Amino acid sequence: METWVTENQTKDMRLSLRIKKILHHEQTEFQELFVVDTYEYGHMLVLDGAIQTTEQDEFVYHELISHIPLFAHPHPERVCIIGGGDGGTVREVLKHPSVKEIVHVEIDGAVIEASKKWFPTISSGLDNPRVKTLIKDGLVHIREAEDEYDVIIIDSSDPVGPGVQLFEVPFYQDCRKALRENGLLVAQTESPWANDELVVKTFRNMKSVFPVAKIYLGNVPTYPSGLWSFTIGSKGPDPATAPESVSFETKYYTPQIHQAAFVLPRFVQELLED
Ligand code: SPD
Repeated sequence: METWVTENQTKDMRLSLRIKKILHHEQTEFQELFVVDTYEYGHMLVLDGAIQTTEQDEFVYHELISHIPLFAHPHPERVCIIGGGDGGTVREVLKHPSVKEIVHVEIDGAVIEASKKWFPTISSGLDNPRVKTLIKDGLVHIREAEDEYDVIIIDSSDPVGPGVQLFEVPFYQDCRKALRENGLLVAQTESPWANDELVVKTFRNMKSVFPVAKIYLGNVPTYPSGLWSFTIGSKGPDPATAPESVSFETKYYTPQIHQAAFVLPRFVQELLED
């Protein structure tokens, strides 16, 4: 008998993956957590029914959310990651030798524990001495911070429940306050196909708070529609500025991808015009 895991990506669209087995299941303090072994994409983390990461395609999302803001900043030393309990973003940020400290703020410690056990290649940096992990609400952490970070990365799950606040103006204002001069904030902001209203709303929110705001795109096959957006706000540097070369290993990111990711299809440009 075949077993399939299905995500309802929109009310009228689903993605199903055939699985070998369920590896882990728990109701954490915050959400229902599954780790399953899929035929097509390897181990896969699912939170409250939404696919968060898979072993096969995780590198696209984690490289794009990390290397674009870090290379756009002239000299990033202090980085804050909100969410991202699987550790993929931590792993990528650690590749930047200028980064002295990563403050990793994850509300649900159970995600970190499950990732250490079932996603060793993704979570490999979580115990690095340059990483300080706080099991805490990211909204609270950023509200309390002032002039502390060069880059803030919002590696959140979807905008449902309390997570909605991570996409709104008061939080972005707190992020601006928490950033140092030349600081940049990047957030995962869903799909222009499956959640166009959110993409537009988040871009406008970011634009109302930061002097520079831009959207960039990448291809993540297991996320709704496969076309994924990131919104970046900057206190000064142009986020589309790419380095001449990269001194560490990547699987998706290149300086050319950095520039190309900001080139938007016309339908996305039109979404952002009012
Ligand atoms: N619809 C899924 C969006 C998930 C974005 N965050 C993923 C976390 C991976 N570190």
